[in-house]
Amino acid sequence: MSRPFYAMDEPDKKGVVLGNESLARGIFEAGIQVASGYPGTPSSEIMETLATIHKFFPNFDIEWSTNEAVGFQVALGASMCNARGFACMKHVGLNVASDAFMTASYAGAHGGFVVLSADDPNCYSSQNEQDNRIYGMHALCPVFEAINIQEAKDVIKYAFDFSEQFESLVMMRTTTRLNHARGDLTLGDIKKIEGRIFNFDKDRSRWTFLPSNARVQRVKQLERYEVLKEFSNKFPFTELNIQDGAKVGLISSGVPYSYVNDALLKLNMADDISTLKLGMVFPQPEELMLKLFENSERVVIVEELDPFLEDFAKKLAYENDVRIEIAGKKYFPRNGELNLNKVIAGLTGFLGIDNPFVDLPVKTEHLHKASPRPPVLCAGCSHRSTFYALRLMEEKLGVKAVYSSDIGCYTLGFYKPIEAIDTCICMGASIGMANGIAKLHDGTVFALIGDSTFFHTGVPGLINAVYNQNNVKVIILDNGTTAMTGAQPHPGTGVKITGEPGVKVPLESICKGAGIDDEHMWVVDSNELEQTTTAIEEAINTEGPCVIISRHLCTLLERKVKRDLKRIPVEIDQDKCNNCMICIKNFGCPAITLIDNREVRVVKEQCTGCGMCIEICPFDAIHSTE
Ligand SMILES: Cc1ncc(C[n+]2csc(CCOP(=O)(O)OP(=O)(O)O)c2C)c(N)n1
Repeated sequence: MSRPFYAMDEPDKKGVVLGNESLARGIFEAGIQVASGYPGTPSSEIMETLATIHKFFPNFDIEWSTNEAVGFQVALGASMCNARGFACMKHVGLNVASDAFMTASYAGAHGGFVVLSADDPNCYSSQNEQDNRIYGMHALCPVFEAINIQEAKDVIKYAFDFSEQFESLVMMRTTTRLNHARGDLTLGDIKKIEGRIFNFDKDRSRWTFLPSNARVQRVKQLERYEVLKEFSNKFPFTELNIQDGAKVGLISSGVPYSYVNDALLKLNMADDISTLKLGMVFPQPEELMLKLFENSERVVIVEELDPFLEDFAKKLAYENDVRIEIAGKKYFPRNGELNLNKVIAGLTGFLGIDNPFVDLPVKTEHLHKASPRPPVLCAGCSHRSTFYALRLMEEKLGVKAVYSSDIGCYTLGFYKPIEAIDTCICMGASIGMANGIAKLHDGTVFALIGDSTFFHTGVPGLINAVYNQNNVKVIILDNGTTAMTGAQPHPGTGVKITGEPGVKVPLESICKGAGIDDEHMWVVDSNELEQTTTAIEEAINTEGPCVIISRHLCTLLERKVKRDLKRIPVEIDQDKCNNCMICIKNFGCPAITLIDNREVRVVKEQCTGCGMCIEICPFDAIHSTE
């Protein structure tokens, strides 16, 4: 493997990288000892980049953890050993890690401890767009943000020093636009953490949260918070820029601040507005804000999602008897992502001037002219086979089942023609919700959950079903990977993030351990239709909680892993095809299409040759091209 730019030991070298690569580089430059995390868009490439760096500098430890709570706890454990620990997750991952997060931030950090929360305004790849700055405030944990690719590296690198200087946990909050943008990066030097012994520091009352210790730690945390609040005025990535004679002040941070910069240039107003750019968005710098208020008649806050800075600014103004107008969400939407157009519209609205750009056509030359298409399971995806088998059994047995589902590729079964997803709230919730539904619903209740998600947070729901004898039929859709987020390995694969072998944790053993005996468990190949339908029928007819492990490797991995697997596309015998449309309307493989509203054809380039359609065609009209 040739050495990527971000894995070079060449300070001052310049290159172009992804935001997530820049963040990974910053973590590496900080002299990290342990990095842990769980995949989740838009954060996943941070860990993957660190794993690539690890190939060239194997002097730190890195792992995909089972879930974000464990990932957080792993990094915390490293920090307890006076090492630098990093925990990586998407924003909703912090919900999973929050139990440890809320209390760990009382104790703070020993070795530098940074948790990265990658937020997703506009829900590009998430079930919500929660604003995790509020988590920082809730936990009294300092929150840092960066405005561009270079700062992403510099800020997160600094976060480890800061964490040790103030003995504080730090949250680095990013958003999709930063994680997935590309930009210039100048490398820095790689720090060597020398002269430290990374042993567990037996500071028992600090790390043991009995109520008696917690009360003491809470006081310490509040004292630390006061110090951090004061320091936020001197935070190296925070910048107050008072413009002579300016009547308007502006506060912003992160990517929105970059939009502000562009907007002010476009509006030719860069010298007319005083700005406070925050690198540390919690705790907020009171002195700097008050200075901005003093020098302004009106202040506008440009921030994505919640009025986090705005509410604070208004409270600060009230407490200090500052009587100026402070506005934010009145001019900028509370949902979705900001962009340059929205920032110009908001700013001109606030300033009460015409928006000179409002009528300009939106530039579209840079967009590919791709036809819009609904999200769909890949051609050859084994999840489709399981869905098809479920529908067949519903029809055969006259059952109208409930499908309590989870998050993964299989959630795409919500769309036509599958439509076999009735719920999806958060990772691991499928089995839990199915427990509740099964108590009341008069009919079969399935819980559909992917293998990675089962390891993540599915297991307690299964144990609950067994313990309370809730009649849930769990189907673990085991495609041997965490497909949705880019095919990361998990405990069931037995492969570590570095590609080295770990120890495989079999799903069967976990289910057995949870109390599912052989009479209540089936393991099938998802693409063996008869096997799968029989298992489903038997599970429906068996009293009590059951598990079907529907196993078939993700089609995208199948050909990578089995290099000798020949892809033999199928074709349709037009003489035999009578346009019943089962392959399109019921099975829904995107490699099969209807031409001119009359002829069913296979798109050879898309067909993976999985052969499922051969099995489902009632007229024997589909066959292999060989
Ligand atoms: C708490 C949390 N962490 C991470 C994610 C991102 N994410 C969505 S689905 C998924 C796992 C998908 O893997 P699996 O359950 O095996 O299903 P597959 O996509 O392979 O079908 C992940 C990590 C999330 N939505 N929520």
